[in-house]
Amino acid sequence: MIGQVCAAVCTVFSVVYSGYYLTQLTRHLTRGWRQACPLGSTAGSAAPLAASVIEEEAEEQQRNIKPPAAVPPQPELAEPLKTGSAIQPGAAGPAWPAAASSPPAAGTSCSSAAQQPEMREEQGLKTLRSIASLGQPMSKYTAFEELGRGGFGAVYKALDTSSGQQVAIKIMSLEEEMSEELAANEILAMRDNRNPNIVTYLDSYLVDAELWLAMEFMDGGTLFDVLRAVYLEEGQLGAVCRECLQGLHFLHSRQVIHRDIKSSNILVGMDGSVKLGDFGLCAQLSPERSKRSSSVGTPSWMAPEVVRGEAYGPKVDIWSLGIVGLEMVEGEAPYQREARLRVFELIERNRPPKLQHPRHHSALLRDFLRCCLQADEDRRWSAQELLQHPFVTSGNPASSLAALIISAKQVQEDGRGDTCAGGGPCAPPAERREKGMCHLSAELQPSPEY
Ligand code: 3AM
Repeated sequence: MIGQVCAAVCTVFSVVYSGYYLTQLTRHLTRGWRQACPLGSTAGSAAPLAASVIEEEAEEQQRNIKPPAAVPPQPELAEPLKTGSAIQPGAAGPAWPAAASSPPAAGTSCSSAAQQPEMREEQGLKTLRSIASLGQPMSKYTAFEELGRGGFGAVYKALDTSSGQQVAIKIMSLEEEMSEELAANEILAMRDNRNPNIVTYLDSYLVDAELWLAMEFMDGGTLFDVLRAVYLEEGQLGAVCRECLQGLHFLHSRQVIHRDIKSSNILVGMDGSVKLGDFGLCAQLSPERSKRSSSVGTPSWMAPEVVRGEAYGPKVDIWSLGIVGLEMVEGEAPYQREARLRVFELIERNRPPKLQHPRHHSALLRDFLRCCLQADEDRRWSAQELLQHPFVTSGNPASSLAALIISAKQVQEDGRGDTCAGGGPCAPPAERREKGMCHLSAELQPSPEY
């Protein structure tokens, strides 16, 4: 009798659980499917991501300590304008209409035909032709040295023969779907938003089916690389946050949302400078379109409203900066080891992630993270407000990061795995992790409350 009751309970439980799991899976798959479908067309060839591919991706990220890749906007992902049926070109990800050198004039719109992928590709190419310099970059730059690769192509260090200045050159293949639009988006955003906390655009060239983007060379690499090598103290953490917030405040005051803030898109210099880079996914808002709703970004850094597919504004970057704050303390973003769909599910379902050992950190840091990681966008602080937060105002001067970045470089060059702030000898990782001091392999568990 007891056995039968147990069997019945188990059956009911497994049926209910399978139902719940299938419902969640279907919600995510249908969202991906909806987003992949062009307005006014059938599902077409863009299939939702296969779960096995996603699992493989997560495993791959775990094996190589590679920065996680962003989710690019879908080519057909047009967001309807509030004003009616007109669709703005580049509605999904790219910020500015093709062939424009500045944000769109109020009321700019065009017919839905402009959404056709071929037309958008053509417009992207037209924009690139209008911006790119004439001539051959191979004669202008020498001494190419590969810095790294990504889904877009590769980044090289090179020497500008005329000025003797070191530059970074990002070479993007234009053969991928939407690549023209993304490249045009990135160039226009960098060119039109110059600021000490944004990597400076120098020049661009169209070379066969490639776009060469020459920019300021950041000799410290990415914050992601720094975090793999050294531990940051709170004063240094405050300095990084302040520099990023200055860049974000500048962008947000110009109605630009970056949409992919994460440690691998924050570049650092040996002089302690900290700058925002990689503008491929940024979006320009306008009085007509003061919100966006495309789910773009990198899963672990995405704000809940982005994951839910709701309308969002510049504060999505503040959430992502809060996640960078957690990365700086714990060494990785919450849920970073999970498969993409699972990350979406966790962000949507859980309360904001928190520090693993809150009591090992100051009340100021905890409060700063709480202000960034508010699930409710209205309660989340703006970049301008956060620049006044005592954790940020009491941060070290940016120049004090120089020693840290230099020692991180040395660690990377020596092939050593970890060291402490300032590069001095420190306790072994396990001991430091135990004490909440080390971020190298700390696991971050989402927790219900701060
Ligand atoms: O793959 P890793 O992290 O070694 O640091 C960036 C990254 O290197 C580097 O290019 C790689 C792929 O993004 N990178 C990108 N922009 C850069 C810049 N402006 C840069 N390095 C220096 N200056």
